Amino acid sequence: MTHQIDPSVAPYLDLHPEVAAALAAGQAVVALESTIISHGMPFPQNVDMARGVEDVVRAHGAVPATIAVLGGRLKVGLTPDELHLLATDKGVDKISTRDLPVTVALGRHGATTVASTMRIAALAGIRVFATGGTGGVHRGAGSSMDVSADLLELARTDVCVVSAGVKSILDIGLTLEVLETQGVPAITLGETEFPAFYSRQSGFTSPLTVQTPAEAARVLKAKWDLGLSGGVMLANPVPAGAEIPAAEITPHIEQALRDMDALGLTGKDTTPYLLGRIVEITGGRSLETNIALVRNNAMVAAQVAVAYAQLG
Ligand code: PSU
Ligand code: MN
Repeated sequence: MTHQIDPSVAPYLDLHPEVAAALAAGQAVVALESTIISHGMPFPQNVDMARGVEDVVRAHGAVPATIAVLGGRLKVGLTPDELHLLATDKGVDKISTRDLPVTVALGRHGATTVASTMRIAALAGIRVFATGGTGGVHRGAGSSMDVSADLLELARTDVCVVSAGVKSILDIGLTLEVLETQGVPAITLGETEFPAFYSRQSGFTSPLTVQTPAEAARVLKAKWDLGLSGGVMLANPVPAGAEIPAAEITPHIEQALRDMDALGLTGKDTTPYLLGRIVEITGGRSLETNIALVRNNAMVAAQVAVAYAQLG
């Protein structure tokens, strides 16, 4: 059964023709976010990553749909020029779900976070989405109340997000608690320990585990067939050859958190700052890890999307 675009949404949405054709034919499509391009990595690695990840999705039998808001239009599937603009234009805002109506109404450019990308993917009828890491409960959230909107979106939007887990710039234990409270399955692929983005290990047992992308696809079908609305967090550990072990990255993360506190940064600026600062502190190594894990997530997301499409 193919998804019908809501008539009230259609006037705002630009589906790339290749994405539209794949969706109409019930073929596998993988959504990709754009905050990671505009605010998550430096140029030119960001644009190379964005193109490379689309190629990985294609190589595994699915159609990539990178999502952003450009000139107020919800774009699902981007041209090479649009990817380049997102990678270079300093006027592109980082936009979460709360920002969407303003960016659309005022005709601005926005790079979409996991939360807003999930929402736009769902409007277009896309069920599987690959990213690097998701947002979560920030350390110190007890006083700052900084809990990523990504977690709320996972609670309400029917999209599977494939990530390398939750960075230990966040409070991983509290993030897993919030997911449980909201009924979101946090499932690790092939491991019993939940991964921590740069590292395969976090010290936290994964709430749930599946062994293969095909099993993950069956989980999605069962969830949504049963009317259990909302998303799934599918955690895919960074490949062993690319990881920065927890013992090595932890002091760097703590350094970056101290530097951030000294600058007084809060809110939406924290995640981009911390990612950039960790790249500086590690002399670029964390960027290589980040690129490797995004590509690995794109592969798994394509495999899940293909298996899910076959379930009909
Ligand atoms: N994690 C990364 N790279 C990123 C992000 C997360 O490794 O670029 C981005 C994603 O777009 C995610 C957002 O949705 O940061 C979370 O931001 P916040 O913590 O402000 O919710
Ligand atoms: Mn936040």
